[in-house]
Amino acid sequence: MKAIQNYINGELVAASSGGTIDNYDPSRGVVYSTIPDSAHEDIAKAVEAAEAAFEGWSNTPKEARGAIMIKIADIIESRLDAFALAESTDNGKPVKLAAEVDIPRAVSNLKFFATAIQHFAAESHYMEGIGFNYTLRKPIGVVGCISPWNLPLYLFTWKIAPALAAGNCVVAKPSEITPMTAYLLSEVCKEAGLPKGVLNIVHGLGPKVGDAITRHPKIKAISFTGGTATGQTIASIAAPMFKKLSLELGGKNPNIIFADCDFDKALSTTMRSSFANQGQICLCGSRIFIERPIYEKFKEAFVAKTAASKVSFPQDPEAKLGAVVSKSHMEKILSYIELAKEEGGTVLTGGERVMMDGEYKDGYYIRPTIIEGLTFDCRTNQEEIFGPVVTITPFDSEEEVLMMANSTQYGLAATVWTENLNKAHRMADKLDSGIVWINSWLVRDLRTPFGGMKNSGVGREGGFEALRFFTEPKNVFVKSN
Ligand code: TXE
Repeated sequence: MKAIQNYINGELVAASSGGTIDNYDPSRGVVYSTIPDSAHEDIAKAVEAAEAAFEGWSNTPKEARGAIMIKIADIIESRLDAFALAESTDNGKPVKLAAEVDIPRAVSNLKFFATAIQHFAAESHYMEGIGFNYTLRKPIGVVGCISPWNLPLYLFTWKIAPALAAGNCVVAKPSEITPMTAYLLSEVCKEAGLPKGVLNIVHGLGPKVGDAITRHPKIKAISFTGGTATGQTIASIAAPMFKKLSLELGGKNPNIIFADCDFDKALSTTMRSSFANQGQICLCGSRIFIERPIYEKFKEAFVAKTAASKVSFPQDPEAKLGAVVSKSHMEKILSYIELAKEEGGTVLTGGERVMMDGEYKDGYYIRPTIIEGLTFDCRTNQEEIFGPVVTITPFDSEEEVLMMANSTQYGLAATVWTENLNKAHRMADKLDSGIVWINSWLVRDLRTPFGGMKNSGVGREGGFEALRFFTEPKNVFVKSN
């Protein structure tokens, strides 16, 4: 059984306590590796190493920093199959998805920020007849990155890449539920010659290791992606310490389908936006609003396609859905399906656990589920389920659908399907959402601001937004007269 280790000061080490936590393969429901059960003393060592590395790393020319990051990306790319298999085993997602989306995107994140920093410039402000200001944007120092289990290496690198490119040293914690690819990354960092202490990866539980990162006085900025409740806890500790915070939290995204849409494109993309990664993407459109004239037609086609979607073990090339991430998460999703029934919903397809055979018999599989007949303001339609469960609701006017779409505490992403240009822009303007996709879903340009409004988060990631987050601006005024 593989014993994952922490990566501190350039070395692979066990937790100071020597303790370990079991790591499950959700497709089989069995323990297949262990991770260090780290605590605040491990974070203290990581921060010490990061602090010691900071002067060297922040003074390394950005071209050289970028070159090491690209080397790391190239090594990951050369091992794409091994990384994809590891991601899939840890998370339960189809290997095909990990090979086509997760790992290539992790490579892109590293390459994107390795080069973005070469183009990053600070502002200057001229004052006529008086002088001018120039703004220095310098790295912050030691920063913390905490990431979730749904897109493990993809979201881990989305944070550490801009932090490192900007010249910071990082103490990072992947989710304890999906630690494997972060561990493989630490091996790659050693191989690529990343100087010791520049990146430190400490494994363990959120309330222990994540909490220690949040509380450490020398960690001056924290970038977090995860549940809204965890984000609240982190903010309550970090804000009074005046730490810089970037919080990418939950979503309950509307997918709005007008009668004048391109029906086939709307249908096939809705299959993905509903059930990709078993519905465990914060950008999934879990509330589907369909304009009444096409409601029955869309419903029939969507239910038929969903019922035919193959749920299978991750290595099955035909699998459209693999396992959900853990037993407790499976139970949470199933409990929401029961809640939907209590709230008066009708399950049109799915609604149950899938029991597999042989070595996968104890895996955590759920049939993709469509529910109708719920009010827009019931709990099922307001709370984040984060699984392969969507609701469908008819609507009659733009005003009505906007009211329902904007009714949740969240405001992360929205999708609009219409061939009417004016309507598309009008909807985009009025949706309370950090991201709007028109006639598409999950098309990402890494330069664009990424993040949510309302309780979906604080701040934006992506492009120069991320580089601004990971730098401290200092304005200098020079009198010229
Ligand atoms: O996330 P957590 P969980 C949502 C989704 C899911 C729910 C809970 O609805 O069902 O959140 O998932 C670390 N201090 N999303 O419990 O706990 C934790 O170790 C510091 C949405 O897995 O938020 C992990 O590394 N850190 C989402 C990270 O926070 C703490 C993705 C995220 O875990 C901590 C995942 C603490 N006190 C879940 N407690 C998205 N928006 O993408 C935990 N952590």
